[in-house]
Amino acid sequence: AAVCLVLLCVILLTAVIVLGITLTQERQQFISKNENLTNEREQLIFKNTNLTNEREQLILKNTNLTNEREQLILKNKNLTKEREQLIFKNTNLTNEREQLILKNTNLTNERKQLILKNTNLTNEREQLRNQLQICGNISLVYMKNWTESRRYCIEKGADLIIINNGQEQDFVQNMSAAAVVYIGLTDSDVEGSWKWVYGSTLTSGSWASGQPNGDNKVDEDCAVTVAVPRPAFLNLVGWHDVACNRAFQWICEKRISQFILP
Ligand SMILES: [Ca+2]
Ligand SMILES: [Ca+2]
Repeated sequence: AAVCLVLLCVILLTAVIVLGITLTQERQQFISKNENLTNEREQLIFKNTNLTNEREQLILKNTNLTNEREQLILKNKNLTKEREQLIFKNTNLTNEREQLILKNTNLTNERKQLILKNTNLTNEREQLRNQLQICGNISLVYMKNWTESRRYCIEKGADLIIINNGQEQDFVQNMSAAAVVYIGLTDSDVEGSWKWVYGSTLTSGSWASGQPNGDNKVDEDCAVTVAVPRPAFLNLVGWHDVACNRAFQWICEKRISQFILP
């Protein structure tokens, strides 16, 4: 019985030891598993934290993108409006340009016609001047008193020249050169009232300084024009009144219809 008891005890002890070892092993496995699970949990927590951060960043990014999209939509709307205004403006400018081109064409044509007209008038003017010059050159050969000079002109179907403006005065000065020539101006009817041979009263003239100076006493009732300074005429160019019986050269003017020389 004692042996049995001892044997039983040994068996029991062995069983307890085996059980102990087994339990210890199992416990170590549990501890090891627990450690693994704890690590895994911490990794999961870490991962979760990261994902949460990432999510928040994505939400923020999404908000920004939404704002940006709205701004782009607004910008797009403004650009569309601006584009329409530019198209409208462009249409207006195109129309304006076409009108300007048309206007330019018309002005160019008008200019061409004016140039042509000007050329024709210049030619006509030159022809008339030449005709006038022929009459004047004839007179330069002789010297006559004022009445005889005028008679000469009238016999040629002309009359002594009348001077209507500064251009004509320049023309006469150029033509007479160094000569002193009679012009168709006299105050023989009424002293001091100078009249052209065609009957019109002189309003303004190219008198030399101090002229006319011939009154009833001196009796200077006819006009000459002096182009080059001469001592006999006090070295003064322009018109001088002189005694009508003095002999000078003269210039005839032939009036061609109603055309008045420029
Ligand atoms: Ca006089
Ligand atoms: Ca005089």
